[in-house]
Amino acid sequence: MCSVRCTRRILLKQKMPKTKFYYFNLKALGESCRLLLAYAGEEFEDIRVSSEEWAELKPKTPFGQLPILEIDGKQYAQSNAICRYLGHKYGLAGSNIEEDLIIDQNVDFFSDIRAKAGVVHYEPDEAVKAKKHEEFSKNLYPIVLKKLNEIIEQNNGHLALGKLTWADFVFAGVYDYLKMMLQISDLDEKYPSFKKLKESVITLPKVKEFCANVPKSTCDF
Ligand SMILES: N[C@@H](CCC(=O)N[C@@H](CS)C(=O)NCC(=O)O)C(=O)O
Repeated sequence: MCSVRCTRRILLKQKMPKTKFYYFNLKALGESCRLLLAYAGEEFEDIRVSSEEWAELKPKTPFGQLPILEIDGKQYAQSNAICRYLGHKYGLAGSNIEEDLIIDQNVDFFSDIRAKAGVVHYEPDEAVKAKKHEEFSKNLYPIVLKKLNEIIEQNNGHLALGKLTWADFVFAGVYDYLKMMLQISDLDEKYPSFKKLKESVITLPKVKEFCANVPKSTCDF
């Protein structure tokens, strides 16, 4: 026979939202959300979609892309929007709309750099790709990466507001992917604040535990 306390526990458990997170078995644009969910100790199903499964799932997703956060059967897309939502949910947002604006501003700046590196990385024509890489390496990356480094140094090692916010999780989750796309071998040495920021997030106790238990097959970026 179940006691009153036991029944209450069952009822509370039944009320807990069912959270699923869908992404490929990569870090790329999915890891930041996973790290936020882990940080909060949220019970979630970490679904890593294979290419065969993706063909079937794609038409059923809001924008035909992953990641997707699913709560009680309702799906939400766009990695930064999901991170912003989780940041608000877990007390990692600003304390007023101006502070939120600063977080968004710095996350957008970081995402712009990632998008530019993506333009090169996903260029199918090898000759065009080499030319773009050369051009960005000369005229773009040094400027934006120097600025990013300054932002982190001016914010006590964080991406915004001088403290831990969801922006740091965006940075930490995407950093290895960005690094792979930038193809700058001495990136960590040139801008030591980057690696330090990533480390500061992935060594948070619950995040560290999550990272230690991800599938071995997960791609490094
Ligand atoms: N802006 C979106 C971009 C999502 C995106 O590009 N997803 C890629 C993987 S990183 C995808 O789903 N690719 C498979 C496809 O388009 O079929 C976000 O940040 O969530």
